[in-house]
Amino acid sequence: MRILVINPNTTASMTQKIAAAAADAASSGTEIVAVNPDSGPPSIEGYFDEAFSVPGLIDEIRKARAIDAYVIACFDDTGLDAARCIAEAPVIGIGEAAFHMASLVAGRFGVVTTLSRSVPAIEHNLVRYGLASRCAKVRASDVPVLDLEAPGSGARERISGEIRRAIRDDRAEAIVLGCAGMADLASALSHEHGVPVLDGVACAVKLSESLVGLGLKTSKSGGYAAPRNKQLSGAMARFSPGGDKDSPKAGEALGSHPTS
Ligand code: 5HY
Repeated sequence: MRILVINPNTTASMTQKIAAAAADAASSGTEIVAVNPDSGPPSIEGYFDEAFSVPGLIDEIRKARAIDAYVIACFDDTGLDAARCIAEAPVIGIGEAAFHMASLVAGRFGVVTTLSRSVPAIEHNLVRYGLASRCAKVRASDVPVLDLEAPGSGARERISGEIRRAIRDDRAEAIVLGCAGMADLASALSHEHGVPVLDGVACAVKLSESLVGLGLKTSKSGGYAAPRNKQLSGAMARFSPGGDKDSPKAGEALGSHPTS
């Protein structure tokens, strides 16, 4: 099977780190294809960045061929619902994947993410996924996303300190790392703190393999139905479901449904 792992920010070094973590988790016979868009924010920190990373994400899904499952490698599960509308194959967000897996190995888990501005979106997702009662607390380590790419930034030490507080003060029994850029830290931090420390990229790859193995795909009977054909205007015209009628490449349909 082929899994497309999409880092919705534009930082290629982070995509390489994500690709390595995904390949480590993948079973033999699973091919990992890791990409990032070339347009959008270099890091996603909060709602504004998130909004401007979605078109690039949609572009990568639209460009891809012969994919059995998609992984959105941004902990906010950026554009997850929109992606499920246009993709036939299952789409897994690393946040949702890690929350589900953590709830299978611990009564209560903690999340340690980057900046405090990223916390509300994660808390909202926990409620949306019905897992808020299993999460002790979402903590920020005050590490900007791109500090995770900068050796000597002290990012790892600050994340480790926040994990210590989550275990001591929140009674977290497992820790979910709240950024795809932390994917390479999970096993060392788990060893250091003596509790399961989960990386969402690995969790999403394993869940994708399970869904594909069971032949399960996203239901198209409700909210994830393909978008209806319509002409989007201006800079968004090229995303028109059913194809951009004004472009020379008219007819290049973005997965769409003419009627419902
Ligand atoms: C992520 N941002 O996983 C999120 C983490 C965050 O660029 N990749 C990013 O801080 O929301």
